[in-house]
Amino acid sequence: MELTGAQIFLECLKKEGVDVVFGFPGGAVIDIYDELPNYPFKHILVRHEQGAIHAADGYARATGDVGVCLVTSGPGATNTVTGIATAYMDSIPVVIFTGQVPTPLIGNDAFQEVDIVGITRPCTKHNYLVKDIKDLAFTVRQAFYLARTGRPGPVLVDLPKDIMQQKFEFVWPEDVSLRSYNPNLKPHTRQIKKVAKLIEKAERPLIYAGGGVISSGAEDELTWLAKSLNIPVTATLMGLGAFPGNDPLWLGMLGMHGTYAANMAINNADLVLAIGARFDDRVTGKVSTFAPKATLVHIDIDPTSIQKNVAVHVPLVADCKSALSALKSEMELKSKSIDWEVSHAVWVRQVQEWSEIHPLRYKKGSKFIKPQFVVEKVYEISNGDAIIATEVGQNQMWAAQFYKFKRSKSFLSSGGLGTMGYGFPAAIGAQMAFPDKLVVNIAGDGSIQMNIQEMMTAVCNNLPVKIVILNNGYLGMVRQWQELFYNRNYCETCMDAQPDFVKLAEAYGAAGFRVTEEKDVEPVLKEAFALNKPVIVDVRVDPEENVYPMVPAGASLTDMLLV
Ligand SMILES: Cc1ncc(C[n+]2csc(CCOP(=O)(O)OP(=O)(O)O)c2C)c(N)n1
Repeated sequence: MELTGAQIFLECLKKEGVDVVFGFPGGAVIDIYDELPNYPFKHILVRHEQGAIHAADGYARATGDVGVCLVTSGPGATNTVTGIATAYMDSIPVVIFTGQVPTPLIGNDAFQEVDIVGITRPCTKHNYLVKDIKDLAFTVRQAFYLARTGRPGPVLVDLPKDIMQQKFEFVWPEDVSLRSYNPNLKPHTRQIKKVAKLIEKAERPLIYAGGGVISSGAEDELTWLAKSLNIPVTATLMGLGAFPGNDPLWLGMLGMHGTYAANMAINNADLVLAIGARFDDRVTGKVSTFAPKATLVHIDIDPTSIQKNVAVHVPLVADCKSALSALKSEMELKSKSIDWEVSHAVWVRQVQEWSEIHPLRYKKGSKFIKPQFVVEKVYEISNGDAIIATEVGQNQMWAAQFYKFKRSKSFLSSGGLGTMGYGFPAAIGAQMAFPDKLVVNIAGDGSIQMNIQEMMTAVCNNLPVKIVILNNGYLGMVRQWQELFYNRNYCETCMDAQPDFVKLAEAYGAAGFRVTEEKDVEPVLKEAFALNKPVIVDVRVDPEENVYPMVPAGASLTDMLLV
């Protein structure tokens, strides 16, 4: 039977098992919206297209499935670009469908025309303009396949209006393969044996886990390796949750705002197993002094990320899960003759001592509420079981430091791009996927104002997301840099002119609370978390609190400023 392009497109989404689309209509996609009520998936009408792409991204991070967003041409499409770049930097599988002007008008500066394929080329894994209805089903199929396989990432499909109106036979392409695209999933046996030997010989081994552990689902294998072989673990921001944050072998995050123990460990390790991590500059600090005593092993599915930032000794191109399970089999054999408890005992004692000398801490007893205290309370009250989305800045770092993530996919944060305004719509996406879970957006007073309009989306879809604003009246992270490195010249970072966040919440039909005293933090959070509706908790925190430890940009990891 012949279907219209719009129907074919929606049939494809059905075949892909999509259950929610985050979107915003417009002239170029009106044919799709006209058909939408006939299809089984839910459409979430956001209030700004940036909200749609971040929500799709949050849904993808929380579930591990592909997130989907649908917007119109021109401004609808360009409004998604920040979110596309956010997903690209963090390797998140999302598929973005953009309307486009009719094919005969493309290139004519038609009303609401932009070359979104050109604009997003550097920040998508791949993108398509569908020029012929014959290619439509296959293109959608490929887009999902590319987004979720190999190193995941955003894929954009541009859909001209006339193609959505034409008719064609719908045939679902069962198989998909792309000749030039063959991600290397299986590790090379010789390399695995080499790594196993290095582990056997190492006296001071360290695991440095990144987001690739989570996206490949290798948490169990990683945990097995660490615990069975008695190897301490640190992680990037993206790797938080890959290893239980309450385990004695857990050192905390490393890098610019990493723990003393993690940074000292990487500085002294003789073997570093970097797994699904990309040696970001926020992690390495000064590259020439990074892990100076270690043999570096790098396991990553993307060959182009190996040797990109740091020269590694043993590259291993593979899916992290298959690499770690192959390594597990090798190590199981060796474990028959080696007592790892004993062989790494001195090293583990040493790193634990570093954790004891300089734990994550903050100065207590001031008249102000400390933001770290608020995050600790969020952790306690939620039992460590919440999904935490953050904005960007100090709020993000305090969440990463003081919430002990026990489970992967429970920390949603813009790591690579550092996108303010990410957290709240991402939390909406996660809450959509897990309606019964506690989802908390830890926010700054600056960031929350970047996508606060999505409160209407949360309210009208009964999504009980909790926003906890660590309100310091500043663009805090920038102010911290100004304080430490720019002679306290707080130029344009004071944000004390703010809306009344309680009234703002109420204006949208949500609930709002303000907390100005430490003793009220716990009861108010408890009350807020118990409410079955969206809530803003505006906590007035110490305006000049800083995030420590801190490695100044470009310094060595051992040059930490401590509390
Ligand atoms: C879209 C965007 N614009 C600018 C920045 C630069 N930036 C990084 S952190 C920060 C301050 C964030 O302030 P706030 O949201 O109040 O959080 P705080 O650091 O106070 O917790 C800024 C402006 C950014 N990361 N993203």
